[in-house]
Amino acid sequence: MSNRRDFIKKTTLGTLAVSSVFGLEAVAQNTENQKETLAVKKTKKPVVISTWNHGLPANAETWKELKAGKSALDAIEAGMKIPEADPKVRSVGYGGYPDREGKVTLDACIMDHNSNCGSVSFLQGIKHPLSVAKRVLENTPHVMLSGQGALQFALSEGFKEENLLTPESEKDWKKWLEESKYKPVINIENHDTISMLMIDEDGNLSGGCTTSGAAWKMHGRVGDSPIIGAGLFLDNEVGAAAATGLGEAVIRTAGSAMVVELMRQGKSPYEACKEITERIYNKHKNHKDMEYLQVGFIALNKNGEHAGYSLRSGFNYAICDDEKGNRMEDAKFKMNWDK
Ligand code: SD4
Repeated sequence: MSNRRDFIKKTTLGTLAVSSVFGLEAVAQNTENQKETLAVKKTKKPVVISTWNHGLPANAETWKELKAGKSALDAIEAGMKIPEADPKVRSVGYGGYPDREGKVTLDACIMDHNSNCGSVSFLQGIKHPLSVAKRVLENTPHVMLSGQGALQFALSEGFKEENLLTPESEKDWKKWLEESKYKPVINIENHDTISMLMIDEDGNLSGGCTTSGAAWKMHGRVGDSPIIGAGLFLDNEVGAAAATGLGEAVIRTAGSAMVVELMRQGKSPYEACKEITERIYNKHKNHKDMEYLQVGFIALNKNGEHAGYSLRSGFNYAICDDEKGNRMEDAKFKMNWDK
């Protein structure tokens, strides 16, 4: 409640008024050109959405922790630990595919409703990069730590260094080495980066993202996932968005930040995800990356409405709410893979 009160206090007269009667919220908002729109929407909360099939067990754990009274960020951390620790998930944490040199390097970030964020990039040897990102948020004056510095910080926080390259991933890497053709392998096996977005009981937004990035990337490459505004962004007044797919394309277009900005302008989560995906397509249709380009977004607005949309087929996301429980939904997409 105090957050809602702060929120009302901070807004200038006539810009926003929020009242809540039996779960109905009336929101009057001035846009920049002073046009007032009045929307009366029923807010659905809590809601948790996560990318890909591994979003399902992650959502389940997050939901359990949320219902047990844990904070939003603690619940997100608990959920994300599931795919991070699962050696069968070859695109996140332990068991993730390595880079060209056989090193597993991890990117992650987390953000709360007050726009506090923490992020780690190019982190090696730590199974739970999202937890380290959370400590960056909680225990440092910074937003982002990278590489050796991120590892040093993790160790100082009591994290244990371990080998994250499983025999299975090593075998696949050795096979790749036979030809060493560099082509990022993205979103083909249907279990990639996990990005999670949440609206909690208080109506506050938060999110997290964790990945081992594109398989066989150059050593030192950092994708969109740890970059606030690219792989993840939220504005507690508007909504939250997160990306999956070829990080280079998402960074070039500030993907998640743009999805949130479009929601601020009145677009639905679906319209916002679609428009930014179209923009990415238009900017890349003559680009060398187009051959293997896949990007997908999930978005969640303040009313608990959500959507996913991807450039190419195959993207899905997990949704958990009180109404229908935890389930998968296929995202709509622009084109099939053969185009
Ligand atoms: C990256 N965006 O490192 C990540 C990979 C990913 O679904 O999301 N794959 O570029």
